[in-house]
Amino acid sequence: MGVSGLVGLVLVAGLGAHGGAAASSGNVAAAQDAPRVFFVTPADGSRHSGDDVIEIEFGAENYPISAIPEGFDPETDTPRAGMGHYHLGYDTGCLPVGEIIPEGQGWQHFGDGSNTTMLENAPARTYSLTVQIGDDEHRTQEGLCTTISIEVTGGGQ
Ligand SMILES: [Cu+2]
Repeated sequence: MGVSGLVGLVLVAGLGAHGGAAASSGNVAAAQDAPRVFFVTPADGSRHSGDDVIEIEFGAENYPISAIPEGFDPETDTPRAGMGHYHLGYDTGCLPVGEIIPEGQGWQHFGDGSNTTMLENAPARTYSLTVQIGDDEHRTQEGLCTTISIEVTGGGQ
């Protein structure tokens, strides 16, 4: 009698703890934990004079940005999981997940872990700017790409 009473008490305590955890907003936490990458500046759809220096800054949430380790050799070394660096694509759009981001072809790598650059003397037209995260071997990652569009006007000439 004493033993079964004790088991019952433990079970109730266990259920109580589990119920408490479920009652907290698990879905909201999951959404907040989703990794994402974005432009801090410029704003999507913004207009700029061709005379201006256009500052570009990237940001990421729930995904660590890290410089490629010194001496990393994609032939022999394994890229670190769950971290990467920024890439800026001019008029490229997002590459499919799992592809290696090329050198050139409109892509600029930020393998030193930096998150800013500038656009100067840009000819007047509309630009599509893409920020996409790639790992140590520049391989694109799920859900980590954003494209915006900005317009550069003729400036003061
Ligand atoms: Cu890269």
